Amino acid sequence: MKTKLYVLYGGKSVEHEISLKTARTVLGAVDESKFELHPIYIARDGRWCAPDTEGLPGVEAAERLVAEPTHGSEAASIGDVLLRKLSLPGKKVVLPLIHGSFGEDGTLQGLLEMLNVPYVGNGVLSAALTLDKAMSKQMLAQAGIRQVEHLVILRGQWLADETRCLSALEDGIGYPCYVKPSSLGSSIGISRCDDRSELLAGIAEAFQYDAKLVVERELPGREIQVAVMGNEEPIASLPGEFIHDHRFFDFTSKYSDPRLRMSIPAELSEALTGQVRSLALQAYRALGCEGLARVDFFLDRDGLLYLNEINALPGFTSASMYPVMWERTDGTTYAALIERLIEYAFARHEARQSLRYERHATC
Ligand code: G1L
Repeated sequence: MKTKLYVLYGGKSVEHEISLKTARTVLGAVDESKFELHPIYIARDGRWCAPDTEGLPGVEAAERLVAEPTHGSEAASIGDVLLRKLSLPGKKVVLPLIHGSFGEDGTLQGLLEMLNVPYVGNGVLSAALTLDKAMSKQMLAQAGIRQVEHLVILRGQWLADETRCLSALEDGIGYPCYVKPSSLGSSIGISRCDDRSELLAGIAEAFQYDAKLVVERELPGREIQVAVMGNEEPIASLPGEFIHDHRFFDFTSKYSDPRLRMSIPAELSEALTGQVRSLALQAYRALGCEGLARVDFFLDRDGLLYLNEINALPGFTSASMYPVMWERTDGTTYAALIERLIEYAFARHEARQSLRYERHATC
């Protein structure tokens, strides 16, 4: 019997469109002799739809869903859709292709844990930690991993004493710097600031997206990324380089034609290649990642590596860094990569099933 693969996509986040595009690529790539595809679309208003695409091949189903997401079905509550879909008999796994503060932040993972279904990617804790830049920087610092200088500002602190916050930022970080909402993916709400007036504008902008901000010193250098996958014994790909053609990527340029800006494997010495791969694994473990993550570094002019961020839901079309890094590392194709990630989902689920939750009775 085929494994039922539930592909969750759409979502309330600003990355709705990217999720649609990713779902279309995934649905078109999966081997339908092994998997029975069940797309589940999350509309912008948060309602869920499980359109009936039975009999349609994956790509066609995906095209239909993108053109007409509800595909005649009634939008329903999460509970309705999950109960109806996940109570089907047989082996099943969920592939959540959702970004932002509902899906990537551990809440969806928590729901899936409670339903006791295997799902691809990070668990509750690592999903939540990797979405929160302030929190993950703290964990990485504790693991002794070198990072760019940064400070965290909370809205409450800012409102209470702007002048003090500003001088802490100017003395501690200086210019140029980046202001980022602590908890958003992609480049939304991020500003590069060269002086005080830009910093004030950047802070005001970023507080629209989050009540917690991270301000980082700009580090001129190369951007090196490593793909990691696995659970208890994760493996790291060859490093890739994300080549900058602008000083700073905005949301649109970051997602337009990624192939133009990748160099895989990155041109690095053997020593640096080894170092960046082992740092990537160290960071992956420090955040308790499972399934997959892309670990991003800066390499400065002195040849020092700084961890930039861990992305638990990396870009995932067939032209994105993550899949291409694996392809160049060990020949894993896009479809085979999805199958490997599904295997990790089953392995983790099985390992959880054998955990004990109480002592054996002694009397
Ligand atoms: F399921 C995986 F493999 F864990 C997975 C899930 C989600 C990999 C990559 C992504 N990425 C995304 O969902 C996104 C970057 C397209 C956000 Cl919409």
